[in-house]
Amino acid sequence: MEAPEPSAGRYAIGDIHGYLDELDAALVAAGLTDADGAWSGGEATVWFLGDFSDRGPDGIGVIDRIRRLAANAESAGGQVDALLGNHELLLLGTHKFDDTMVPTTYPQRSFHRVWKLNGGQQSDLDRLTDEHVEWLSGRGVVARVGEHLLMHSDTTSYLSYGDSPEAINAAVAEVLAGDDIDDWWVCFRRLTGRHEFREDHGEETAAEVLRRLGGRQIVHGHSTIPSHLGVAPAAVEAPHEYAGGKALAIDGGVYLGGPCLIVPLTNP
Ligand SMILES: [Mn+2]
Repeated sequence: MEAPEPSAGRYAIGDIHGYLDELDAALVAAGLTDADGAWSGGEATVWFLGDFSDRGPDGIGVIDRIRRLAANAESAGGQVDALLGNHELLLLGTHKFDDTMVPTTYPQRSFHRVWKLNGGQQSDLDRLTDEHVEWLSGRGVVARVGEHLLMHSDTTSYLSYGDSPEAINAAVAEVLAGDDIDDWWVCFRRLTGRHEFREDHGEETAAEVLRRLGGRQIVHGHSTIPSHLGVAPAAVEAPHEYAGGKALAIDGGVYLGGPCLIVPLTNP
């Protein structure tokens, strides 16, 4: 199959979880990179929605790929950027606090233990450099892109950090720049919330988030499409729009054997 023409379009990509080969194949299929992995997306904009590492084999490779694409895209007039997910908080928190117990947890937990329990890979931790930490710490958690509001998790918890994407990102950056393990833990917990745009009040909840942060549709990863639809991961072919069109789930569940979706952000 011939790769589609690159465009100046906007795309979002959900949770990769270390599955670098699947990401690379999806980028080629979408026409965003060529067979050698070089950016061929022209002036396209691509946002990664977090959870780059853990569960799969090469989380650091995924982070390095995103950073390289960002540099290549910029020189071609395009843009590649990324938001942090809960797994970035776990990886960075483990790097920073290791086995230190978080005082507010009961029973007592450490970042290292919770990271391991959630698929943390020692090879990622071993390869995480100061440069990776610096790059990750410079990423936001929410972005407004046209009429889309991008975030990792399907939760309202972002709002507890502020009333605009800028304020939220600044508040989280302050947490990450600090040494308070409780602040870090709270941030991880908040970014782990899910399913708040579903069920009876889901549409109202999504509408309230959009009213406060802007945009007409929330685009998120974190809660996989198979988990939303109750279907087998391999059966997923497209993002899942719900909450009266106010939410779009884009995580195909790559680590479960689902597709690595590259989702065009068209007007909602
Ligand atoms: Mn997640």
